Amino acid sequence: MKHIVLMPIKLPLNGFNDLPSDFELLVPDSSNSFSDELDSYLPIADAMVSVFGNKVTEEMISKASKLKLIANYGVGYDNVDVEYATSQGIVVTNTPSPVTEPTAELTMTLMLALARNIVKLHNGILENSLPEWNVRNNLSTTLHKKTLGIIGMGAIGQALARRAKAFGMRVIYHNRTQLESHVEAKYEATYVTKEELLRKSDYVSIHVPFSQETYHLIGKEEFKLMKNSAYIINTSRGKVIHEKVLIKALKNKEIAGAGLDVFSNEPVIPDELKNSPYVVLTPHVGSGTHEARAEMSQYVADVISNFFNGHQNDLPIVNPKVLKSDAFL
Ligand code: 8YV
Repeated sequence: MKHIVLMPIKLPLNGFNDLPSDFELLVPDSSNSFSDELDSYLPIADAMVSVFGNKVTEEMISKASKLKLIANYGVGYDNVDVEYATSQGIVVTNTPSPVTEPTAELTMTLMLALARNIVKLHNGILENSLPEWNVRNNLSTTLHKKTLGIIGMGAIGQALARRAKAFGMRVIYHNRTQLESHVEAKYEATYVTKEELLRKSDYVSIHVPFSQETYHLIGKEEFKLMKNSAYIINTSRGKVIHEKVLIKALKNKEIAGAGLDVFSNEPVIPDELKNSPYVVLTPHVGSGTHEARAEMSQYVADVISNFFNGHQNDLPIVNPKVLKSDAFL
């Protein structure tokens, strides 16, 4: 009996090509996805790869009567109805480690681009609209000695803190739980309340998972607390920021700018953001590097093969209580 693995969107095949012969991978041939045919494949799938932007709904899961594993290609798994999957005894996993460094790197890139005014200067050169090149013109700001406030000090937050420290920034953070003192010491990071973080930071960067608790975590009150000279960076999930309120805050100069990789209703980006001179925008590419995608594929393929080979202990399971449920057994 083969384990049927459904990959609804064509991903790099690193690792998948090496799955043992008792695995059969169903992957779209030429087109990007076989979403139309998905319904017909669901009833035979033992495992399924899920990808951000393609929701795995209760309706889909209920059609997949043999499904035992949903292996998410990404660290954030808000695209999967985990609660329903759990009720059906289905294990859900994610890919924490492969996305950590590239996402922290993009965050740093957005911060640098904002600080050094890269987009405006680049466009100014192309459009020949820059003022005369002299020592008084085309000035920007320095990251060195500025305060970075990290909201969510998990793996990505910590990878950013490491980078910020190398740039000579002061790091403060807010997290559900305070880190152990030796971890804080490693990054010279100080735990503060969310309010204090917003008040003191020159850059606020968000690294929390999306959930009911983090929906609109940053809204009217939060922008009011921030300095007028501060920037906000978001490489987590768009809905963590109240986008409409952000647009107002930018327009009213309550904050100086924003570096955004994620949006409320992707891939739609409101015109107000596209037209704002105070933003740097990227299309949800935190982990969008050739290296990271290959690593994520390898990671997911390993998860699938370990799961079916009974090595469930070390898997990155996001719904561990499923293992104890009757539905799983
Ligand atoms: C991925 C992400 O691009 O890991 C995440 O949570 O948002 C990104 O790294 C996305 O998940 C791909 O499915």
